[in-house]
Amino acid sequence: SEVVTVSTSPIEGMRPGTSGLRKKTTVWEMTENYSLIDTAMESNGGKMLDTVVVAGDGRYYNNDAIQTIARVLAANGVSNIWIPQDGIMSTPAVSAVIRRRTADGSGEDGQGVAQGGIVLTASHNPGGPEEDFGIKYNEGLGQPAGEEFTETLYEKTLEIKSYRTLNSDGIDLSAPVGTEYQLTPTSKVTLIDPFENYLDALKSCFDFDGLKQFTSRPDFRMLFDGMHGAGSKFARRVLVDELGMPESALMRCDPLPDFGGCHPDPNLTYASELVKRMGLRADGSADDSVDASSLPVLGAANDGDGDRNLIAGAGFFVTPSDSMALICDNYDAIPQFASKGGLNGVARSMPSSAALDVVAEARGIPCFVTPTGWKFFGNLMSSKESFDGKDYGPFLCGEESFGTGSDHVREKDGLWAVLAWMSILSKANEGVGEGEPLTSVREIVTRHWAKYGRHFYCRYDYEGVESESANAVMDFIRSSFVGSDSGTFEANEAGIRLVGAEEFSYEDPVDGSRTSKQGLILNFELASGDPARVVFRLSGTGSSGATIRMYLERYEKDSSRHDMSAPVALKELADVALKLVKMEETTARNAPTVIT
Ligand code: VG1
Ligand code: CO
Repeated sequence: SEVVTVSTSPIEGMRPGTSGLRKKTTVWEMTENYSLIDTAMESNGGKMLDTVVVAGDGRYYNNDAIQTIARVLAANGVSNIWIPQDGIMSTPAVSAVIRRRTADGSGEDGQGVAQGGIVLTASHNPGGPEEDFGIKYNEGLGQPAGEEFTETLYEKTLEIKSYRTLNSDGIDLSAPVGTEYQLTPTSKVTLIDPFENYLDALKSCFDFDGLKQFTSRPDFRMLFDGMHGAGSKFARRVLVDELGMPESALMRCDPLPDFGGCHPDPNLTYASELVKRMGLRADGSADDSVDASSLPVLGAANDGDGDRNLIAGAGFFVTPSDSMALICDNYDAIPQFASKGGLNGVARSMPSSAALDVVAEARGIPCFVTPTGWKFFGNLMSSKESFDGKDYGPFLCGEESFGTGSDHVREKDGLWAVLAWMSILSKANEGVGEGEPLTSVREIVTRHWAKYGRHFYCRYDYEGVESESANAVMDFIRSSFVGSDSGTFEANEAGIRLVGAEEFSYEDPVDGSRTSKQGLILNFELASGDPARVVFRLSGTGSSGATIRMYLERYEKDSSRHDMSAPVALKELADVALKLVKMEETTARNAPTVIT
């Protein structure tokens, strides 16, 4: 095959958002955008990358895109292109390959030789010819590309005039692992085992033998919803092949190009069947008509690219913010942390609840609050300096948007969260004999609340709002409330009073870079004197229109009032905030699209 130069022209609107670049599939099919490899080379000190991983979440257009990218990488002189057999890998698994894979296969964390990874995914967005496709880029430590990288990339898309590719036939991705395709005299594709490095990463975190023993108890049952995403096949490998669970523990665990028509976002709305089978209602409360003893002990779901997680117990939903706080408080149940004497640091995104902060403070662990998006955690995890010279690991981080993870990779990791919860359950049930009732997820979480107080939390999403009205809402909040004196506002009838507002900006403690306009925060005081907060942000992952996210949170110390469903406990606060910001007047929406 020969290298050819094809002329092209700049493309508008290709600025990556919170996590990669997402567009309607038809946009990708019609346009050619090859600025990525130039940007990667620039960020690699002007040297072409030697080894790059390319994989996708299996959505429609996955294999076509892999073929195109392989040709472009080879034509630009990348020597080794690693593609998983069948082309499908979850986002955390790609991160594990970058961090661990050596030229001859497996390796320890930190030994990986790939300098970059391209993940073809629009993550939790639906897939198919009429839906979304996207690209995420990960750098040499396995972390999502930072803002400097994505801005450079964006500028290049506005200047591009030509790109290099090969005029060659496609390659067969279903060939055996280890198959090599010599695309040019100096560039070859190798089909790699998708599981090996990721499995090594998980095994470095958890006690697989112990978990196998616990989950084989006759009174343990679990249900995992793969939502037909990339995480599915990893879940089968781990839960069934490694831990010996029955096939019946899995649902929707075969990757499909359109995710079986579902919206592969593991929340109470889109994982509705799992939610029902866990004895829950769509608002996260228990369906009292179901006998809890007949339900699985643990329920979980992952998103399209396997980096998100939903965790539930029998008739009990764990909010992602609580999940993080509980993993932090129970770190001794997780060998990865316990073996190193605990956590050196934790971090959460700003809109996530402060449940984590409370535990971190009680346990003397430094806690960072970052803007939304995993790229901000990467720096913290990779720096010894940010923790007074201590090694960066062990580190725990997460987001309210069903993302949880640690320093075993540099992405959020859906399956890691599932195994973390399994470990917590296993530890809580040490010494509980067969025939005795198992300590449940519900008991573990309610005990936690009794000790630390509960942060009621939920999120309203207004999807598909016109960009102009969405911006108007944000501008109005900024100009009306931010910086105002707390004495200006009066309490409403229920005694809820706005006490201040601010716009979140962040200075990275490691490299000093600043990021501004990361969310508008309205701080309230309730009649009880307890604090409450409402945050507004515009989504950076949509492919058309705008999504307004409203994050609601209130703290309740009194355990006699913990037994309420979150949307109910937050309804009054939501109404107050919506009225203040004139949501309905500005957007003509009288209800959110989704409440999670
Ligand atoms: C959303 C979430 C954010 C998450 C991002 C990527 O971003 O809010 O917390 O990191 O998706 O998740 P936004 O800008 O739409 O609010 V994934 O699983 O789509 O990579
Ligand atoms: Co995702």
